[in-house]
Amino acid sequence: MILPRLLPAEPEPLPLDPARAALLLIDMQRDFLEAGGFGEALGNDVTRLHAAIGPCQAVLAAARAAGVMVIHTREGHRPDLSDAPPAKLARGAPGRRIGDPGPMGRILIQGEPGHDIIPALAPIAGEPVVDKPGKGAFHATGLEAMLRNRGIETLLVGGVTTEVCVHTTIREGNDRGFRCVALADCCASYFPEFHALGLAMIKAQGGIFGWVSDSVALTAALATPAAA
Ligand code: C5J
Repeated sequence: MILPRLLPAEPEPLPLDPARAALLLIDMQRDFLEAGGFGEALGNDVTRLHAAIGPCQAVLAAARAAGVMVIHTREGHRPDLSDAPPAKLARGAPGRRIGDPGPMGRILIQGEPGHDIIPALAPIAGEPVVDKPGKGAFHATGLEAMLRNRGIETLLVGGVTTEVCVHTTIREGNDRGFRCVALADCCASYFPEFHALGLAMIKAQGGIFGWVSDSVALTAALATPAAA
């Protein structure tokens, strides 16, 4: 009898079938992680997000080696701003808002250098990149169809920021019936207290939104053959 491999997680370990899992790296973009982008324009210290880069590299390598589906997302808008709600465009200081020029091109606009995923986590051929206009990766995108078409049941989620786009995506995924696992050290926030609380909220109440694990547990689980 083949026993499923287990991923150590809170509130409890969960079965992990690499063929039915996807690694979802949320918005690891220059606009959020580098100076001069959207994150800094909103008054944030972007260096607070850098701790997640190494762990994301580790899970990305492990997922690729294990044949786990890898999906990257990018938050951003069309150059004509037609997909950007006026309420979102009005946020931030005048002159440093979405669509305004910045050192990495127009802020949070598709095709601009700031919209790119950071080179350390660059997608490779065959890895879908989902462009999303909102915080959640399911909203106004083809993500759900991609996952259903591949029979994916479990989402292993890293990226930025923990309490905004990672959290929204996990909530959306949970409501759609996916097992959502936040990889704690692969996520980061401009606000360390929001990072901690965001993770706590996911695993509270018996895992109300999902599970919390980390890069060490996931890389070990993927390297371990399923128990016979
Ligand atoms: C934010 C995101 N924080 N990717 N976006 O505006 O979390």
